[in-house]
Amino acid sequence: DGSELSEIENYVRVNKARPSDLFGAAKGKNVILISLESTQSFVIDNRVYGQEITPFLNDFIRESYYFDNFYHQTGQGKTSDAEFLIDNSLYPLGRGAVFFTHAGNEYRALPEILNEKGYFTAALHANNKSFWNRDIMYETLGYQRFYHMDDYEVTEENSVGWGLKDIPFFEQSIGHLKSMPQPFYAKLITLTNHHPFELDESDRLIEPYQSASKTLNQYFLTVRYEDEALKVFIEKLKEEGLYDNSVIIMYGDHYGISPNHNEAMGEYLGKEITPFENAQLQRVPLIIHIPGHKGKVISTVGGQIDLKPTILHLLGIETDDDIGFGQDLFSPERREFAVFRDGSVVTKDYLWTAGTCYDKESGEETEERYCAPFRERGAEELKYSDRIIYGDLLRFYAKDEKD
Ligand code: GP9
Ligand code: MN
Repeated sequence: DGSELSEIENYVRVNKARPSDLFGAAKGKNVILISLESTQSFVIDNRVYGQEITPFLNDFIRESYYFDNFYHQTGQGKTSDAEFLIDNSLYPLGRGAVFFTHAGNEYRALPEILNEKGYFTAALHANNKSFWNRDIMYETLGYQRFYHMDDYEVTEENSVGWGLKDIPFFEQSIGHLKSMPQPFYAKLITLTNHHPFELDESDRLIEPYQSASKTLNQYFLTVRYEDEALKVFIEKLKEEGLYDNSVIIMYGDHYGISPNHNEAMGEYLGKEITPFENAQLQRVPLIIHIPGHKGKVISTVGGQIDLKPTILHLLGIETDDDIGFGQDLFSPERREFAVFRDGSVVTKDYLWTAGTCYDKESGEETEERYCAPFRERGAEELKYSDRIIYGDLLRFYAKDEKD
């Protein structure tokens, strides 16, 4: 039966944060969600030999809500874990990719909810449709249409590394967006800024960084290219009249530079990459652009788990009955909290990682007791979320709803 769910339901209910006064601020608008491959926050407003790495985004965040303490929470399922977090406000699994292992579960995902509210729902990604089991999982999550490799013109000339380059991807995606009934919820997944960060010479827009890590050197070049692709996309959205009636949300899916490159990274950032700094490097950009709203930097600690209620509230949709672990990032009563899939926990003042409690302000080690309550809370949430997935518990919830 579903009795196992009631304990979790209680936890979730107590954990709810009421919406902010932005509730309904984007009501009825299209939602354009963009997954920025391997994009970490340290590139934002940063430079390589004086050259901006993300000149377009640096401007765009000044007319958007920009969250600078937003963490990825992915595990082995990488991009697909980020997608799972955002659509469900559930954590991905500690091992394997939930897109593969639990694609047959019952969920109550964002596309399904929005579809019921009259939205057309689509995912756009120019890779093979079965990569990460997306073709199966997208149906489970309620995507009505998946524009995949076969829906794009992919040639040798317009591809690099993993496939279609981001600029032609966005250019061709405009045609798909134009053909959709509105309002739509469309998720676009970029690809060029993917390890090993290959790029054609002709797409190089800045002079390369020189360090012993070829990976880091290349990374700056592909991030710069991705930034250019976003600029092209936003210009096209404006030309097509889609910009003013859409809320645009961009997020980094997970890290691109692993701790194997700590030495070069430390050189670049001008500090030693301690476990504390490594955890802080798990910040990924979150940018929310709402037409007519002024730019604002929001430094509240949050993570990908928080996007589902944030998006629903912006669209004026209540989440009281939703089973999920996130909180609206705009809520005045939200807790400042993010748990990583490895159990590391970040709050406003403390960071727990690699068995050590750190004071956030100084980055110095501090007494474990300061971190203990958050660490326990993080462990509890991961456990509850795992239980939902392993037990397919939302099928009981779905049944309740229909009774
Ligand atoms: C593949 C793309 C990249 O389709 O999403 O996957 P990743 O390796 O980052 O999970
Ligand atoms: Mn990825």
